[in-house]
Amino acid sequence: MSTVRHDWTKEQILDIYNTPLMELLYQAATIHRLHHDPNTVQVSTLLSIKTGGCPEDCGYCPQAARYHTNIEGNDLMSVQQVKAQALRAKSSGSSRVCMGAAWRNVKDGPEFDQVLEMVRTINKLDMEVCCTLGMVTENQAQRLAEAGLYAYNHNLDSSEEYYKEVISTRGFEDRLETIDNVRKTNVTVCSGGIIGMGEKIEDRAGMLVALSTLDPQPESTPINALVAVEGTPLEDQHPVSIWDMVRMVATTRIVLPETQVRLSAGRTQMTREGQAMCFFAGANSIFAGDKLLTTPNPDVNEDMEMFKLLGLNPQKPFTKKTQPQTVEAVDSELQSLGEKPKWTRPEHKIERNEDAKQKAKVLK
Ligand code: SAM
Ligand code: DTB
Ligand code: SF4
Repeated sequence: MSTVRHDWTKEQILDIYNTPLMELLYQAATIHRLHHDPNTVQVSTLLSIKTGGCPEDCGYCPQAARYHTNIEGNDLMSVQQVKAQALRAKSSGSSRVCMGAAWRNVKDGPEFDQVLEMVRTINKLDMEVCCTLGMVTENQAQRLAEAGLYAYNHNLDSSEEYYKEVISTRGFEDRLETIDNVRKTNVTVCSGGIIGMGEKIEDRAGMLVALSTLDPQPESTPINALVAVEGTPLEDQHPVSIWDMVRMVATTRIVLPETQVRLSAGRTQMTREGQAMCFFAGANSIFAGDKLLTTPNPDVNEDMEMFKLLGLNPQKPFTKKTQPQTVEAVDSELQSLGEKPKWTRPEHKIERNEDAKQKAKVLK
């Protein structure tokens, strides 16, 4: 059995990425079969529990308040709304609900308490619960764990070098620190990134070096193709080619052999044949539901038809790890340790982010 390595170099990863395609597919598919059932795909449903108005300047993101995008913002959803959506997701074959909030970081208080209640509620529906809420401290990660959180999503997004070209309001090291805080609990780590932001292939390899060096490696890794949204600094990026997506998935599979590799944003641009190639190359998870957070995603029925056509089966919840126990609500005043996190704010100038912000000022 291939072993998990934490010492991949950028050059080695680039060599894998540039291997002739048939050979690359064969190697990735072989490793895939050693660690996973190739006919099973884990299905997650995304739920944007708090949409838009985010203070960060992430160049790809339609939810950043400073850009002028055409999305509908929303305050934090109620626990009942979330429960209803989770039940719908369960009945359509999802084993996991991933709740996303347009926050820079989690702040202790009534909104976080409400999210903890959402986590308890979904865990009690016997579904895997994932959250992506921005940066978290160790104490906050522990409280999410006690509520019954299964996974925390926090993407590295790109290589450390290219990250600086996309985001200036927080640093790559903050991302690593949050992942480290989650790792100190029994919540699994979901971390990946985006391709098609104008990065070089070296940056894709650099991101995979950073992910593969994590010990343990993330339990799941989303590979997103940029959805270029009008008004964001990256609005003019061309869609990534399917060949880049397949190579990225295959390379990720080889360097993260035990990880669930999730074919994430960008599937509406992909044909079934293209997606089938990604599954063959080792992708074994998708986001289902007609919406990602704010942008479109294939319809659930279309995905189920594709699964039937390809003979794929949705993975049952808690196949990889037992269900976490939910500890009942505790007064958050007692739980919060008054931590004062020191998240960075590099605030260096990214020209295209500045331009998009200026344009938005004119339009607003
Ligand atoms: N605010 C939190 C954070 O940034 O960690 C959580 C939500 S954020 C929207 C989650 C992830 O979605 C980002 O890290 C990024 O990888 C992905 N994402 C956001 N906008 C995207 C886009 N336009 N295309 C592809 N992926 C995107
Ligand atoms: C991830 O890696 N991709 C998802 C999830 N984690 C939170 C989000 C994709 C968002 C795409 C743009 C949008 O719909 O707003
Ligand atoms: Fe905010 Fe997350 Fe979007 Fe960045 S990616 S602007 S932190 S919601």
